[in-house]
Amino acid sequence: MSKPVPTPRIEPVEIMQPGTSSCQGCGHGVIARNAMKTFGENTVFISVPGCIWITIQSHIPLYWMGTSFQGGAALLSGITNALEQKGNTETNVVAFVGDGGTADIGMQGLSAAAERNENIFWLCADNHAYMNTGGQRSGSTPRFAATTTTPVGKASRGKKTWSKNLPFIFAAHHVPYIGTASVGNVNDMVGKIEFAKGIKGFKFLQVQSPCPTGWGFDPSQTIKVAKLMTDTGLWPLYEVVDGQFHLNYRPKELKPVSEALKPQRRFRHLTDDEVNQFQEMASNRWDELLKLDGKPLPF
Ligand SMILES: Cc1ncc(C[n+]2csc(CCOP(=O)(O)OP(=O)(O)O)c2C)c(N)n1
Repeated sequence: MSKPVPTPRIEPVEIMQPGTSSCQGCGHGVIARNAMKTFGENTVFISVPGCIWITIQSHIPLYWMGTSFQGGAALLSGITNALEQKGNTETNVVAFVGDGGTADIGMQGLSAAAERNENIFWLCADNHAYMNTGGQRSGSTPRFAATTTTPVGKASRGKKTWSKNLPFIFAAHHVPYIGTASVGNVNDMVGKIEFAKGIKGFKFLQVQSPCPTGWGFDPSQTIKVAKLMTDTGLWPLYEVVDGQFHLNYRPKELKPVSEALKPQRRFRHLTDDEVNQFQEMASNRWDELLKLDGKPLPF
């Protein structure tokens, strides 16, 4: 059944230092600060190029390493196996990576690490495009979104295809923990990390982080936009624990998707018919998730 995530009491030890080089209104600082506090000091972090690297680089005093996109999951696998060889099964081995580094450029090694069920935690800070290099589309960019490589003009209505369903891609790897979260619901995110960090094996958490620069909204509105994405069903919050699906946030009635799309400049060209297509996609997916709630995935 629908299972809200209890908020754990996290130790108030700040791991991120004050100051960040992110854009104004970027949600990545909220994700990194709260996630790091929840993982705690006994953690090794890695990143690959992207905005989350910029967010945390030189702002954490702990073990942190940066590597190439393709090498992220391999580095993480190496670290966890080396620690295990030394008898250390307590240290969290965690990646903070963007959606491009997860869905596209890092996917091959990550899929292999998931199949091996490596004892690692992959947190994908998802801002729906390659934002660090100027907002090019990624596998996580939604259909119709205007990006610098899917511009809107006479011959183009923005991105042509819907985004990759990353949680279900990893669910199809039969890993022990998968979750979605949002910067608009930090308690839910923190609860999921606290629950999942103790699970042995591959953990995947995709945290949506609306990007004022790339999505085109006022930097003061990040959390509001994030909440609209979950309240309209455009970003459902759920978990798959040992193959069992749980919807964690189930509003009585979803708001129309237009409420979330309207404040975003990347969607300002949408016709009524295109908004309806968006609504149909979100409503159909929501209905399917309601049917799955509390049940094992059928694969
Ligand atoms: C193999 C490779 N291709 C491209 C780049 C250039 N590059 C650096 S950061 C970045 C964008 C990363 O996007 P994403 O993972 O979505 O993270 P974001 O910056 O959006 O947070 C790209 C394409 C690179 N460093 N290495």
